Amino acid sequence: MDNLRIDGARLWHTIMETAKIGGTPKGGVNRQALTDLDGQVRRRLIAWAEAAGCTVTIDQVGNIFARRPGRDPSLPPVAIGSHLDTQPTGGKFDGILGVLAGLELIRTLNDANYETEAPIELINWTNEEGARFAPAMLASGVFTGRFALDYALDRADRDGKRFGDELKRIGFAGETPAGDHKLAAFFELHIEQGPILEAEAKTIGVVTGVQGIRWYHFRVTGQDSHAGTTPMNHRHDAFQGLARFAVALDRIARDEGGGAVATIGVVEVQPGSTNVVPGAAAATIDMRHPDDEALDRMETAFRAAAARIAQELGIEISFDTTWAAPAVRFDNDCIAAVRAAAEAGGHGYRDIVSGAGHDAANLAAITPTAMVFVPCAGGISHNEAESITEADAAAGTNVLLQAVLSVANRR
Ligand code: HGY
Ligand code: MN
Ligand code: MN
Repeated sequence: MDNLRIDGARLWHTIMETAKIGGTPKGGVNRQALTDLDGQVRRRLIAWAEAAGCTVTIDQVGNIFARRPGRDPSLPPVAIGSHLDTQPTGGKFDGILGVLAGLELIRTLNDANYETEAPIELINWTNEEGARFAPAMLASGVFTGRFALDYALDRADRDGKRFGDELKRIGFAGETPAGDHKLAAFFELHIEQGPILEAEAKTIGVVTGVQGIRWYHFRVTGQDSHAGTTPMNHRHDAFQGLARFAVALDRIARDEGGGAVATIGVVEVQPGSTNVVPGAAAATIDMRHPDDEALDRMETAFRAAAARIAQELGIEISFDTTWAAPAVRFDNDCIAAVRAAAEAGGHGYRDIVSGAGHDAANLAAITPTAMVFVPCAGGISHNEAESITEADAAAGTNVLLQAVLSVANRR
């Protein structure tokens, strides 16, 4: 292992500078994909990367690639990175740590005049969160062939704005075909976004894979009617249908166990008047489990529950699957490189499967991939209170550095 160490204070300063772009009064960050703020932070990253001697290219879905040359330019780059877009009530670190740790890794190699055999490529993936444009991990999905380019460009946000138009508007509709080049490997540093590492006082998570994720949009159709004159047994109340379904879905996840989770995060009720029994409702489902067969069981169960509820209330409930990402196992050599780096760094570590989705889950389909986790306070994320320590950010970045060097120096 090289005895290189990153500059933790410089990394922390860079993270805090970046957090000002879209910073919220509660200390979080609201910098949703393809907003002006996303454009601003992208330009800041490019300026930093070019100042660090990188050559920058942008692909057709706005993914940013900042390449640091290696001794042998014919070798495919070892890639590092994550995402700069955030949830509406996001934190300072989700995704951002991985991108800025990659920048710090490059700055550290420059300070040491250290030349790797293979190039190093820092990547910012567009629209990882999926908060504005569903599904999540959209642009890394185009790069890895999971989604077609036109499918991505035609995605629209709740105001009907097209992904492709917004990409052009902020100036990041690149020429480079998405997925145009091979990567030797991909490593992503990320906060755990859950409570396990902190609870076990471990600094490093050696991430072995990502659980399966399914998103659905569902509609409930009943009948608008007068809240005062319609007897309870004459109603076709769409909100009651949604509410009973929500309780049933929660029970299905708890009964499945084994890490099963299910969330209804967006709800709309029409017509939205105090004295009208709602005739229409719509909502989203995010359902996850480490085992795809368990997700199949949960889907069968919630469809049966919806049929029963529809019968009871004389309403209709229909589902669209808007995203289905299978459970992913990362590359054993890359996992071993992360584990060896954690060990060499003297950090407490444990293997862990990611509960959150990440671009690395897409990259694993086309190149050897692994992730490094660091703890976040209380396991809180997708919340403005998200926080990590400067020491853990440095530890995670040093582990990332050593894992990357062990691959980038292979001849
Ligand atoms: O949804 C996820 O798991 C990721 O944080 N976008
Ligand atoms: Mn993330
Ligand atoms: Mn996230």
